[in-house]
Amino acid sequence: MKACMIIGKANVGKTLFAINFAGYLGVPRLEIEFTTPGGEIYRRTLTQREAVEELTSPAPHHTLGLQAFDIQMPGLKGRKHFAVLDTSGLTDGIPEEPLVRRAMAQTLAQVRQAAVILHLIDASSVTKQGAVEAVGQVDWQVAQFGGMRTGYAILANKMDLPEAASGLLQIRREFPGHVIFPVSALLKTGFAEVKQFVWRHL
Ligand SMILES: Nc1nc2c(ncn2[C@@H]2O[C@H](COP(=O)(O)OP(=O)(O)OP(=O)(O)O)[C@@H](O)[C@H]2O)c(=O)[nH]1
Ligand SMILES: [Mg+2]
Repeated sequence: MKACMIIGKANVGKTLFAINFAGYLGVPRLEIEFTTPGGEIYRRTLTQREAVEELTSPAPHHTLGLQAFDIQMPGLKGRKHFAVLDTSGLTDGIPEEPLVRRAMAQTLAQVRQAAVILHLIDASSVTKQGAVEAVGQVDWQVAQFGGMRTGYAILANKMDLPEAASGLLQIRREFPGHVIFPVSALLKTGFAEVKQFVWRHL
């Protein structure tokens, strides 16, 4: 099945975006296929609420594996069946924790075969004083790879937070020539533009 992959550093809002975007695309109950870094596969059906409760967290590296949300997207020219693929958070450099390291390797192995890559960056922490570098080495590497192919876009997330406006400006400055969509995974803003982009590239 074709995949719209969600990628980015830990805690930027990938899972919340995947859940709320699936809901926005009209999926009432989420059919999710989990793949552990060890290759074990299992399926679960969750409501939006259950999914937000269980699968997202304010602490980084909550997702350690692949989470494929089954989507049937209706359009003018018929339906498209694909997966929104939520992945483990990336880190700058090699993660020390073995579990995180294996999960990150699993994420990177998926990149080449994804039809669409949505690269999330937390716009609210880009310009925050003292924050861990919000736009990291790894974001440049992902953007560099993404720039060589079609179906790649940057999503500046958490636009509902006050610090995000200046963060968005900085992201635009640092990634010229890329498609950039400001969104709030929490408030589901900016989703129409993302939907159109995904539809066009699947
Ligand atoms: N205000 C605000 N908070 C958000 C938004 N998106 C995500 N969050 C919060 O940010 C935290 C991390 O969200 P997740 O979706 O778990 O992030 P993730 O990128 O999947 O994190 P890992 O799985 O650890 O890599 C949670 O507390 C979310 O509620 C947003 O658009 N606005
Ligand atoms: Mg996650």
